[in-house]
Parts: sequence; structure tokens; C-alpha cells
Amino acid sequence: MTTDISTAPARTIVVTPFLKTARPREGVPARPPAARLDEAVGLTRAMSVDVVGAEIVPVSRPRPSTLIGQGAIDALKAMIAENAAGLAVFDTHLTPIQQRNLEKALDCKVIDRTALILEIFGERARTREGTLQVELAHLSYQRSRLVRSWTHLERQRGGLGFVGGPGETQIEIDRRLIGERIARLKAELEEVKRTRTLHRAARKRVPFPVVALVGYTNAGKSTLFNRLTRASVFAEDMLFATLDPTMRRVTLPSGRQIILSDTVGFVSDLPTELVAAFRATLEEVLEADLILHVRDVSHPDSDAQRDDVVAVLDDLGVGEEALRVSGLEVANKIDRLDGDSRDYWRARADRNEGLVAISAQSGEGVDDLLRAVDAHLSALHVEITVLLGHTEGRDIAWLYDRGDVTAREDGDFGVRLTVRLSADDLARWDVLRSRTGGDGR
Ligand SMILES: Nc1nc2c(ncn2[C@@H]2O[C@H](COP(=O)(O)OP(=O)(O)O)[C@@H](O)[C@H]2O)c(=O)[nH]1
Ligand SMILES: [Mg+2]
Repeated sequence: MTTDISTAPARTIVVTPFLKTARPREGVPARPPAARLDEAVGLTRAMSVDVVGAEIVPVSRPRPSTLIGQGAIDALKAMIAENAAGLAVFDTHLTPIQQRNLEKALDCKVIDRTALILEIFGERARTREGTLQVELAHLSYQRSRLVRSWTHLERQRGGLGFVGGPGETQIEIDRRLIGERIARLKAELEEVKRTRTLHRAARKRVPFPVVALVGYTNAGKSTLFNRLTRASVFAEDMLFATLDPTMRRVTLPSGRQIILSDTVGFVSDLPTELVAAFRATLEEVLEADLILHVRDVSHPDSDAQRDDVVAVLDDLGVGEEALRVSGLEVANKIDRLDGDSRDYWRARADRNEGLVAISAQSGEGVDDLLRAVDAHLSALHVEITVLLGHTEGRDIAWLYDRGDVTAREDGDFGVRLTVRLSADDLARWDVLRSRTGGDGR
């Protein structure tokens, strides 16, 4: 049996071992196993595999050899066989021995939580820095575990190779080679960080404002992304053929075009060795003109999740003040709230221009959201008045195309236009005019 996600989505089961003896950390409320399983399923789906089963496995006495007991192994084995699953995701830390023994006992590939998250980051890293950070974290993880294969090192793109078949070649790990590779990666990373600003300037050429969805896994980012893009996805949109499927063009009610970007989700209890990789992967939000912070307000940890997101954005360089200016909070899943809580969120959203209450699933409030996005983006615009000769039809057309012309006066002198432009387009306009020799404004 082989599992190859390059040809078909791997059929996968998700297992959340629930340590009954585990004492909660001081001051940290224990997360209920059902919530943990939900998140693990959400994460696994983000890896573009088919989740065919999910199970909470109570563990009273963790076994060094297999973590879970024989009864649980038998039950999982039946579930795997019944669903023809080729991959089992264990939402916990597994020792290399436990992983190997479980693979043997279950007769399928087994990965743990760290490997799962690394796999997702690997698929989703868009920047060179993100890719390098993820690879670095992956190598450190591997070295610490003395895992067998490192064929992924040769891979140019895509996942990291955790999901290869159980029959793959077992190469004995060479610590020296991995150490050298890590050193080289670190050097390259330094170089990338040094020239980062340069790359950023070059990548800023996207012709429309970028709106990024951020938030926890399972907050509803992809559901919202799909709802907003469904109507506007062109099968043969040549301009965007090269963009990945998590970036799409959307036309707002005003006719304004935006690029909507679905970013990698936050996860609770992120393993510390993955923090750098996560941040690098999320760096793309720095390019966004507007950040939509999608929250699951029906989640019991909703407030703590919000604080996490705000703190990480702050670290990335999007402080709370900046977020107020260039961010919108999206209170999602209001359909799951009882009447009182729903009224509470609606009333808050009515009072606060930076907050919209929606259900990405039912569509409730999504029109309000689009209007808010529109309003926000137009607020980022500046108004200029320009005087153009009758012969400068191309530049006049450019202004009509890119901006909102709010006033026009025609006379012998030519055309006087008052036009609202985005900050970016204003910069482009200045370049355009300096090239043609006309004065900008
Ligand atoms: N009831 C309800 N469920 C939602 C809503 N939005 C998303 N979901 C569900 O929440 C789960 C996670 O959604 P997803 O869009 O994958 O979250 P992501 O991880 O942020 O991309 C899925 O099962 C969705 O069907 C909503 O507005 N209401
Ligand atoms: Mg998603």
C-alpha cells in the first residue's frame, strides 16, 4: 500500500489522544478534547487531504511504546481498514519510537502534531523567507528525532514529504549532512532578511489592493474566502493564472477590484520550535492593504484567540493602532449564537465601524462586510485635482480607470479632473507623469 498525495488526496483519520491524567498548566484552562479534535480536523483539512474519520482516544496511562493502549489500537485499525485510510494524524507529540510502532500496528503512515503543522506551513509558505524558515524547522525536527528519510531535501516545492508512503526508502540519517544543511539555510536566511525590503518593493506590483484574511484555524476564513470568490472566479483569468489558489480577484459592490488572500491559520499551543516558521509564513499580511481578522465568536476561547492574533500581528509590525486603521474585525459564526449573544454582536457592529458581524456559512452580514471593505479601501485613498491637455487622452483614461473621478470641468484650457486615487496609484501616477513630462498635479 502506498499513499501519494501528489496523485490523490490521502484518505486520513485524525486522532486526538486525551490524557486523562494530564494536569492542566497553572492558570491555563484545559481545552476540552472535542475542541481539540475539531481544530485538529481543521488543520488536517488545510493539508488538502480527505478526512475520513476522527476519534478522541482516552489515555489513562501513556505507553512509551505506542502511547495508546491495545484496545484503542484495534479500534483505530478497524477504522483505518474500513475507510481505506493511508494516513493517521495524531494530534499530540509522539516519540520516534511511538510513531514507528504505531505505523506498524496500524499499517499506515503516522504523523504527529508538529509534523502536521510543518506540512501545512510547507504547503503555504509563499515568501522565500517563509520557505526557508519552514525547511529549517523541519530539519531541526528531523535531527531531533533521527527520522529515516530526507528525500524531501531534494524537493523543489510542495509538501515536505511527511506524507510519503510507508514503503519509502529508509535512508540512515547523516547528522553531519543535516547539520551542514542547517548552517547553509541559516546563512541564506540572513541574506534573505537583509534584502527583504528590496523584494518587497518588487512584489508590490499587484494591480489591485490586497485584502488578507487572518485568524485561527476553523474561524471560517476559507468558508468566507469561498463565498466571496465563488461569484467572481474566472476560469481563464490569465492575469492571475500564476497566483496560487489562496489568492483570488474579487469585485466589490462598488465595482472596485481587490485581491483576496487566505492566509495560514493560527493554531492553539503552537509548538515553540515552529513559532519562527509560522511568523515567516504569515509575513504576507504586511503586504496587505487591509487585514480582515476573522473570529469564531461562538468559540469558548474566542477572546483569548483574538488577543493572540493581535499580539502576533503586533510582533510582525502591525500594531494595534495600525490594525485599527488598516484592519476590520469580522465576528463570524453568529448563526451559532443564541438570540441574546447575536443581538450583542450585531449591536456592537452597528456602533463600531471596525467590526462586522457575519455568518460566512449562511451569508448573513456578508454584504455589510463587502461594504465595509469598500469604505475602508476608499478611505485609504487621496483626492487630487489635475489639469490635463485635450491631447492627453491616455492619461485621462488612466485616471478614470484607476480612480474615482468626482468632478470634471472641460474648458479651452483642457480638462480639470478631481479624482480619488489609492496611495499606490498616486505613486504610479507621479511616475507616469514624470515620464511623459507633464506635471502630476
Ligand atoms: N455554523 C457556522 N459554521 C461555520 C461558519 N463559517 C465556517 N464554519 C465552519 O467552521 C469550520 C471551519 O471553517 P473553515 O472555513 O475551514 O475555517 P478556516 O480554518 O479559518 O479556514 C467548517 O466546518 C465550516 O463549515 C459560520 O458562519 N457558521
Ligand atoms: Mg482555511
